[in-house]
Amino acid sequence: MKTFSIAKSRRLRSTPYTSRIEKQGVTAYTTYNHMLLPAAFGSLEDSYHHLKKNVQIWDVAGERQVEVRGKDSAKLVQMMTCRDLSKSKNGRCYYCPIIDDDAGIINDPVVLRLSEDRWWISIADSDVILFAKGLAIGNKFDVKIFEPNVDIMAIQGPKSFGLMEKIFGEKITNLKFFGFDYFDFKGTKHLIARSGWSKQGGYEIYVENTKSGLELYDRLFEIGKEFNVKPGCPNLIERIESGLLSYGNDMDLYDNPYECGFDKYVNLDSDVSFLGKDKLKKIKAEGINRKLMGLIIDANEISMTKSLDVKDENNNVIGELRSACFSPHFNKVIGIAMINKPFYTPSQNVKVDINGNICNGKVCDLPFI
Ligand code: THG
Repeated sequence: MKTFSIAKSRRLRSTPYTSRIEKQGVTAYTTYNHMLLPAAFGSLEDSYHHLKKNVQIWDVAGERQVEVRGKDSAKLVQMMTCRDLSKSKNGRCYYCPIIDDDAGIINDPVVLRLSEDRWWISIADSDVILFAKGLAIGNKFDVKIFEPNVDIMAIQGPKSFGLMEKIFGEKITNLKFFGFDYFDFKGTKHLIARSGWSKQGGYEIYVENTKSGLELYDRLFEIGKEFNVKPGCPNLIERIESGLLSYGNDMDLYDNPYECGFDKYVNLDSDVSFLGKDKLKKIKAEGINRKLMGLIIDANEISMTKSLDVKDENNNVIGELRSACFSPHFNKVIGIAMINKPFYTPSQNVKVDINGNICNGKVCDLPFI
């Protein structure tokens, strides 16, 4: 594939870690929330193997926060998501599809409840702040909505626990999955959650004090030597194998939560009110016509820049492949595809044209592993 350099500007924001990762060998960027997001440090496959065995530090500052503060903040956050947050607790993260009145997915953020009247919406790549402001203005809510200076650094991989314990003490190993708390680094408190966009385990540090955060970044690499630490970034192969969905790639505004397998994050039975609730009830009653599924394809290479048609044995188009990579685990190409009814059943045979080669494959459930 021919590659191009990226033209930096004020609009395409750098992060506090950019100068560091560039010294450390970042080789590709993508953009995320109008910010640079590292996409590779050399070979994706080498990084994948390293991530599964060791620990990596990721600049994921592009996962921006939308802070919602004030008397009506809980009402506004609930209005945006189909997940029931009425029993949510301070110090917990919640994976929450945000949907519009037509039940189309606007974003799939992690929501942090800092207190009852202060929330962070840790967004995927779409302008949630504009949607939130529009709703607040239209409903005359008493809230403040803004993007705080928070630059997340993720510590991911099985050795992240040992590394973080060395810096923050044993207390950090007691954090439960999707819990967060404040931890001291040389006199500065940092919000740290046990979370991250890999299934290899780890933490996310929501850096508000940039000076201390950069010191901490350097310290992690120093102490990390004995844990074989390396710089990294969300890894395409690992995230597809793990079935972590990517907004804008695997789903968008024209898909609903049921089609994306988000059933467990949809609560229609309680009395909370949110946009799209009636539409979701209708979809649930009528059933869906397509669904995100896995594909395992007999091929050993793929590089996607747009969706590809998925066909059945009679060459009828039965869906679209939206993300894919070569998986070392399966020794085949695997991908995430929106497949039409009634073809979204495991073992359904499919064909995909990869660079002029017609490759055979099968539908399977997500996640792959
Ligand atoms: N961390 C933070 N913000 C983010 C992401 C993140 N914002 C953008 C993007 N990633 C949002 N998307 C996801 C998708 C999946 C998960 C987190 C963010 C995730 N899912 C778990 C799973 O699928 O096993 C658990 C979800 C649950 O059941 O609660 O972790 O990575 N800060």
